[in-house]
Amino acid sequence: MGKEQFTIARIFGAYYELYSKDRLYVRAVLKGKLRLKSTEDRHPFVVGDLVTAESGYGEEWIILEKEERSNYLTRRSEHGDNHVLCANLDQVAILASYKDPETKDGFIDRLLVACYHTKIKPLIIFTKSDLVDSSLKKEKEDFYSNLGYDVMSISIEDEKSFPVLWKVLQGKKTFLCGNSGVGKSTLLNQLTKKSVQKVQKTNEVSGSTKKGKHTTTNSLAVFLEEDTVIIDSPGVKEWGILHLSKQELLESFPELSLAKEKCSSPYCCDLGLECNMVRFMETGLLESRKKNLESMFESLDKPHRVTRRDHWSQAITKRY
Ligand SMILES: Nc1nc2c(ncn2[C@@H]2O[C@H](COP(=O)(O)OP(=O)(O)OP(=O)(O)O)[C@@H](O)[C@H]2O)c(=O)[nH]1
Ligand SMILES: [Mg+2]
Repeated sequence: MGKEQFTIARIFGAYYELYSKDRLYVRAVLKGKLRLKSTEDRHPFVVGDLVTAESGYGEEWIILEKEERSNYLTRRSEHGDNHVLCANLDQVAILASYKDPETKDGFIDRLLVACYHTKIKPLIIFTKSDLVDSSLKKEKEDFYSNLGYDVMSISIEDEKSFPVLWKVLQGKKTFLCGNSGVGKSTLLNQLTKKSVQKVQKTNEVSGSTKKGKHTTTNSLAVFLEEDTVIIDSPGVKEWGILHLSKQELLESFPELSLAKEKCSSPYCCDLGLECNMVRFMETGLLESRKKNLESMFESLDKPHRVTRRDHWSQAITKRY
């Protein structure tokens, strides 16, 4: 049997769902030696990886090797290694809901920083625009578009918002990410409803906290016409940026990278008094953006910050 090229569409424990234009979706497992390797490396294969496979017994395929990734999106929190979420992307759609739950600006800024360093283009999509008035929508959209980002607002209630969005997604591989409950799976279902290949489960947000219920547990890539790929992912609570340095954080803020261009030294200093980025951060950066940046600095300085929840679990562990 010959070898064929596929893209990983979904991973269920030891099983992989692969996609190719000719075969559509097939089920696969890793070849023995890759299985051994995968126990050493926590994320050897992710959705979006391009792989070569050959057909095995019955309908199952066997993954033989993986192509080098052109890029990948990663995050790193205090507890672990780099968590690779997806590979070979054209853009990351940051889904931020206006309300129920309200996505914090700090979360959006962290994701923008992560995208900057992977060199994957970010796109900010504000969701649930039916729940807020147009002045708030304009304020939020203008804020990020003035910083140079592509921004749009959508609502599942408003059919008109989808043709505009489709134009931006067409022909591209887009990773949808954001907090739980912002509407990632709802959007995927809306975009794929004509082809009805895959339907993702969605769930109402909690009645009391208005937070999502972490309904999606595995990323899923859906392949649509004209090489358009949409990848749904599980909701993320915090986006760890511990794989980045302070200098990288500063540079990824467009306001500050402009300041860097005016620095007297062509090379970066130790971010001391001579640093134009630090000077601008202190005197020229908008207060809310400065607060978000400082919170990221704090995460780097105190990666093992004890949260209230950790405190309780430590107290409970001590009792036993
Ligand atoms: N009012 C309103 N509700 C929406 C909109 N989009 C999604 N929702 C609702 O928001 C809730 C959560 O949507 P999901 O699509 O499950 O959210 P998710 O981002 O996939 O959440 P996780 O899988 O937990 O990460 C559902 O009840 C949706 O019907 C919208 O544009 N307007
Ligand atoms: Mg979901």
